[in-house]
Amino acid sequence: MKSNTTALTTSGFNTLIIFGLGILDNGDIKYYSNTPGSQDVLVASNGSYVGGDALAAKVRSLKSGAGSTVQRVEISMNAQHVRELMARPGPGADTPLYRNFAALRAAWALDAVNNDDESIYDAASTAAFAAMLGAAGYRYTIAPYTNTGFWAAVVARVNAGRAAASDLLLDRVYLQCYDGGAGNDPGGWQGALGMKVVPLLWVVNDSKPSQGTTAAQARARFAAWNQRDALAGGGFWNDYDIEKMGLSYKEYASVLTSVFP
Ligand SMILES: *[C@@H]1O[C@H](CO)[C@@H](O)[C@H](O)[C@H]1NC(C)=O
Ligand SMILES: *[C@@H]1O[C@H](CO)[C@@H](O)[C@H](O)[C@H]1NC(C)=O
Ligand SMILES: CC(=O)N[C@H]1CO[C@H](CO)[C@@H](O)[C@@H]1O
Repeated sequence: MKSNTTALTTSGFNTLIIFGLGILDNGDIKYYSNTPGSQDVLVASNGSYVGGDALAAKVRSLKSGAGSTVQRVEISMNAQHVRELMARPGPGADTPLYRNFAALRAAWALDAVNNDDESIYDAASTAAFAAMLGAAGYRYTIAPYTNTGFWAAVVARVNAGRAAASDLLLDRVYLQCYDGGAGNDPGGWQGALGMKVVPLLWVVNDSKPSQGTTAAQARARFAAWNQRDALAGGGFWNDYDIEKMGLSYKEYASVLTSVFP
């Protein structure tokens, strides 16, 4: 939210994923700061949106701003407290957790919740939570970097009984292909999950320079993968580094719009 949202939304990207949010033990939802100079913000509590009008207007503008090419906005979450809250009080529509997610969706005009679980990996509660979010009007997506078996179980449970592509609750897989997921093969994951994936590459970065890819390098990797295995698209982690490193949103976006027209 410290980014240049004009540049971010007018460069050609069709989806943005906000990183990252988390659930507290009472079902409240917090938006965590990941960048110097910003602070954690409580965004939903006791069934109401409490994140403030300015933040809501900013998030809504990602899709509605002048010249925006963005059609879908997701929030990315870890899995803290999901298992406990699905056990008690459960996923019902009258629970604080459900009402908080419904309020946040309405305030921010959100389309999907992205699961970036990198530690808990409990398939039953994950599926219950996904179904709850579906009932609240969200789509559900995942961002695996490892643990193929767990994610295959999640896809099978969440999409059980939903055959048509347009009917899928878990409708996108963003596969981390950098850092801990650097060795991932999108085609292999597509076979294991039984659905197309969207590989993500890390832009040029001074935190782990060896994991950074220039736009030209990304184009070559996406094109080779797509030629071999026909992917669902591609994406980048993350916009903070694009701005910090003085990179071009347009260059990175044009890789996606040309490899995946
Ligand atoms: C934000 O991006 C827009 C579009 O690329 C550019 O015109 C503007 O100067 C940028 N603003 C800042 C503060 O860098
Ligand atoms: C939570 O919301 C309910 C119903 O809207 C209200 O009765 C209750 O006082 C609220 N609790 C707190 C701690 O704000
Ligand atoms: C996503 C991420 O880890 N970005 C890092 C890029 O490098 C800067 C500077 O070291 C870090 O502050 C960011 O967190």
